[in-house]
Amino acid sequence: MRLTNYFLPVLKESPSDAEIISHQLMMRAGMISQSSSGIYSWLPLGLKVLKKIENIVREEQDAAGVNEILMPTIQPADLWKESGRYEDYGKEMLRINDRQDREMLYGPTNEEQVTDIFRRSIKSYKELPQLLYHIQWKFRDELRPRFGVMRGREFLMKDAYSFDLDKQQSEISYNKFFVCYLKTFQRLELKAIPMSAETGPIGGDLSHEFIIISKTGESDIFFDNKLLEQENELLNVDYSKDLSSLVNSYKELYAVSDDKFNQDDFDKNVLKENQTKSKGIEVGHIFSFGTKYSEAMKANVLNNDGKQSTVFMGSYGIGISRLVGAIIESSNDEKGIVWPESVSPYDIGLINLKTKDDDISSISDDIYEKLSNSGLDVLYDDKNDNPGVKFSRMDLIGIPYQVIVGNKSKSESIIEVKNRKSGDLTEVKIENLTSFFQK
Ligand code: 5CA
Repeated sequence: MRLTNYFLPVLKESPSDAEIISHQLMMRAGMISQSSSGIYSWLPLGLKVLKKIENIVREEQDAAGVNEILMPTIQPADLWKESGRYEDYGKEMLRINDRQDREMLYGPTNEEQVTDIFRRSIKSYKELPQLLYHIQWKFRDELRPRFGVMRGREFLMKDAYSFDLDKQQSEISYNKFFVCYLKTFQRLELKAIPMSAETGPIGGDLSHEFIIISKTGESDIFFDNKLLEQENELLNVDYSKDLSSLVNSYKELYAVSDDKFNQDDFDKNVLKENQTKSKGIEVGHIFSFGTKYSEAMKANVLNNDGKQSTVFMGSYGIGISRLVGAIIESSNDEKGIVWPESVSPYDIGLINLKTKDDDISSISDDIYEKLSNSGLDVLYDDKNDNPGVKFSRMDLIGIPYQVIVGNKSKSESIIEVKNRKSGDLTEVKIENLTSFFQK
């Protein structure tokens, strides 16, 4: 992509209402544009990152054997009346009447909708388990939308749902998602700690939040710092195997967020020197809630005695749009964003320092073509700005590698490669450039 052809409305100053660094940087880097309180448009650079995260989440759901579907954003109120949540959800739910004056709502989550899909089609225990997910926009009329995309009113979530014959089977599904989440966050280059959590309006008795440590997080967290050392090779995890010992290695170490915190339990379970209190951002939340929805909505299957049996369910969320902010919170410096390679909007930022010099421009064009042809995604700064503007813009948007073309490229066929994170500069012969990036 050539910068002369790119919609990248970078700002010099961050807007005064942007309180935390990720919100400031997303605005300054032209990633989002506010539509109204807690509602944003995603501009090209922001959308690219959102899609990268979405894809990693999707790949890992698929790898765990979860089926992708797409449910609507607008749901009929009747389903929520069946489950009993229509009144409970209160003002956070956006309620809409259609032209026939039927009550509809903009989905804040999809337990009811997915239970309806399930009960229409699945009739026998032989067809269990069923694991379904979708990636869809949600609306919650949050009392205090803030921190940009971190606590929005409209936000993108991956939500998955499991249906099993009994509690024991349901725990197998829960463990699958638990491990799938560890792997997903590992691929996003985040250290997300699973913490025992309250279930709130979703319900149930077993729940974990996946939280990344961050001083701007909204959750107070208390945990055994041995959890930070937990490293597991998850690349080739086999989801058909029993995953309980892997899950237990996390569960047995004390980690809770504020609602569940109790000082006595903390002291009893964690050595003083290992007790860690911090703040964190909740990027995922999984729930096992048994028959809460299936009973109310009559989602039954025939068991192997030929009797009707109410299915056991769980739901599993990842805040995809929140993750964009959360990743920036954990990876930035005084110059701007520092993208982890897995989610960076581009692989390389190519800077032509002298657009008015025909030779240097032709060298830059050539490099752009070669790198692109080798499969790398390049953002090419071919704009006629001064070097200072170019460097600070490229630093701000945080692409992991910058390829800088200037006088030396003309006189000695040398370009500079800057590593955005370390700041290290390496001189590379132009002819060796594509192999330099072939890792
Ligand atoms: N139905 C369940 C699981 S699918 C559910 O809705 N869980 S949740 O309420 O915990 O939301 C799942 C994830 O969505 C959260 O962990 C968080 O990362 C994200 N999320 C929740 N509310 C917001 C919000 N207002 N803005 C951005 N992300 C949010």
